[in-house]
Amino acid sequence: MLYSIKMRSAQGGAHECGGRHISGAERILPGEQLDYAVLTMLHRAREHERGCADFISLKVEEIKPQEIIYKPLLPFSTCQAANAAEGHRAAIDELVRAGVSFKAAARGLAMLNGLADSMRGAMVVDCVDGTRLDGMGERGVRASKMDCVNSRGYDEYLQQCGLTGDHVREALVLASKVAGAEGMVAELCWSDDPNYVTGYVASPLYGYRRIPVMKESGNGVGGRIFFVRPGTDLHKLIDYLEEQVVMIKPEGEQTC
Ligand code: WAQ
Ligand code: MG
Repeated sequence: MLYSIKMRSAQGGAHECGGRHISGAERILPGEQLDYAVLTMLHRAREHERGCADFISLKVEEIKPQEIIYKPLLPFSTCQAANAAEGHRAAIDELVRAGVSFKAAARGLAMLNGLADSMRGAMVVDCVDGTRLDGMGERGVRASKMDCVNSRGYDEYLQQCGLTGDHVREALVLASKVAGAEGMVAELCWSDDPNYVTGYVASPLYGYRRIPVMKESGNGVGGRIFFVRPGTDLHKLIDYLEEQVVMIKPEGEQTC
């Protein structure tokens, strides 16, 4: 039996009572790995570099095999950027190449740059005019209920590519689920962990394009934007992102 495990944590009370987002995590695992995963998530929330959480929500739900759909792992490659300004230019180039208008890409970057503090989820933004569509305020939309089918094989693949740590492991799975949504054109992301400066642009067309520097070290504000085609059914999109169980499957020979 498989289980979906979701964690979100905040400081100063629950998110919905104004608490500051500390960290979140989502996994899908067999029952025998549940205890360890829950302990790891508790540990993450209480010893996070963004601060120690005083509110932690954990949700565990059984998953029926017929609820699962499969999506391919996005191919992975890296852009050049020596500092945040170069990173932002690279991000705009990648977004435009993936089908986002220059105006929407620039507005998206400005929206993330303008955040006073990190949100718990992502903004959904129109890929042509750059307006925010989700209306979910500081919560945003959280992609959830996803994991990789073969965790050990996936870890080996990441290691071969010289990639280590939870950030990239989780981001690549999340981006693969997001890119599989109907109407999705591209995703822009950088971390809210103060010392993790790497970000990415992901798209169905060009895969996961890692950008080494997207912010100054020490900056605890990060975020995500999902750029969608005009006319995308938002209700369906949010339901897919938050509720559809998706297992990510590496397809064929993965190269770094
Ligand atoms: N769904 C939607 N948005 C999310 C989710 C989610 N499940 N998790 C986080 N976010 C949003 C939220 O606004 C966070 O503040 C922001 O993204 C950053 O989250 O080396 O670590 O978990 O290639 O800090 C990317 C680079 C790391 C990895 C991303 O994001 C690499 C990262 P974090
Ligand atoms: Mg974080």
